[in-house]
Parts: sequence; C-alpha cells; structure tokens
Amino acid sequence: MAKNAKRLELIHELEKELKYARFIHTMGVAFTATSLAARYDYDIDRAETAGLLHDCAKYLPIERMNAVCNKAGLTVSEMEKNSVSLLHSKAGSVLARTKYGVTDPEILDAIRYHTTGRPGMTLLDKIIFIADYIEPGRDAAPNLPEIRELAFQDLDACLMKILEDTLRYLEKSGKEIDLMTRKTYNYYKKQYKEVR
Ligand code: DGI
Ligand code: FE
Ligand code: FE
Repeated sequence: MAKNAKRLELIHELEKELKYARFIHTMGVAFTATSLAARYDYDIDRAETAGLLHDCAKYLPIERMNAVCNKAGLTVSEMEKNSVSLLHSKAGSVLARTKYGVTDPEILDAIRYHTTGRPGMTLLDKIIFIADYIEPGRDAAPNLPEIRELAFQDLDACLMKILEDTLRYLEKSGKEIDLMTRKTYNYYKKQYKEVR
C-alpha cells in the first residue's frame, strides 16, 4: 500500500479504537513529535508513527494488557500488573507490532518507554516522551510554557525538567513510583550535572 494510504488507514483505525479525547491527544502527540523531529533532524515519518501509536493500548482491559505482555514474553512487575498508567506503554509496544504491523525496533521502544523513560534514551524516545507531555491539549502540568519553549531549544534540558516535575508530582500524590521512572531520573540527573 502507498505510504500515505497506510498512514490514513492507521489514523482511521485509531479514531475507531480510542475515545475521542484520547484520539485528539494522539493526533497532538503525532503533530508535536513531527515538529520536534524536524527541529532535531529525526525522520518525520517514524516520529509520526510512534506518536500515533504511543497510547494504542490505553483502552484494553488491564487483564488483556497483562495477557498481551505475557504472550509476547515481556516481564510484568507486581507494580505494573495493576497499573494502567504503567502497563499501557508496554502493551502498546506489543500491539504496535502484532496488530499494526510495525517492525522498526526504535519505534517500538519509544512506545514502550514513553511513560517512564529509560536510561540512555534514543532521540526518538525523547521526542515521544516530550511530545506526550507538551502536546497542545495538555494543560494540567506546571511550568508548561517554559517546558514548551525549552523543547525546541534544548531537548535534554527539557527532558530533565519533565522528569523532575513528574517525580515531584508522583511523590506529592502518593503514587507508587516505578523502578524505571527512578532509574531514568537518576541517570539524567547525573548526566546533566556532569555536562554543566
Ligand atoms: O498515557 P498518557 O496519559 O498520555 O501519559 P503517560 O503515558 O505519560 O502517563 C500516564 C500516567 O503515568 C501519568 O499520569 C504519569 C504516570 N506515571 C509516570 N511514571 C509513573 C507514573 N505512575 C506511576 N504510578 N508510577 C510511575 O513511575
Ligand atoms: Fe501514555
Ligand atoms: Fe499519551
């Protein structure tokens, strides 16, 4: 199938699969990801595909998320097992491959780590992680104007700010913090200090 026909088919499929607000969020992430890709010399099409699919598993029942991950041989921790917030990204990377036919490992990883990040994130990991946080529909996080500006000036400084704010939010709201979220934060805090 021609590239644009495939792209339209994917968007149409997601429109049916997701709730309206989530679909609009998805389009916002895809758009923001392509803008960041243009800014940082990353492939526009791969950034768009990752953005479009990053939340594709968000509305699976949690038992299905677990089943999908188990079947694909991905380990699920006790904390992830009961958390839609944490499991939809892992399950999403599996669905992107099995249901939507994505084979590019960089796209699958960006989907998989879009909630927690990971140490040594790829450029695409960072683009999706940041686009998810700053897309035009987001309005609840603190410091959004500053973070949106930073995204197009200094990608790593922006990443660091989002990691800090997310950790602070999780701590304040008493949510359990995933090991990977903590590892990502510690990794970038250390790296960030070293380059300053
Ligand atoms: O799927 P989205 O709502 O677009 O955004 P997301 O995938 O980045 O995050 C979903 C939620 O997960 C968001 O409220 C932040 C939260 N989150 C990020 N790291 C952790 C976490 N929640 C828990 N419990 N633990 C974490 O380590
Ligand atoms: Fe998500
Ligand atoms: Fe999202």
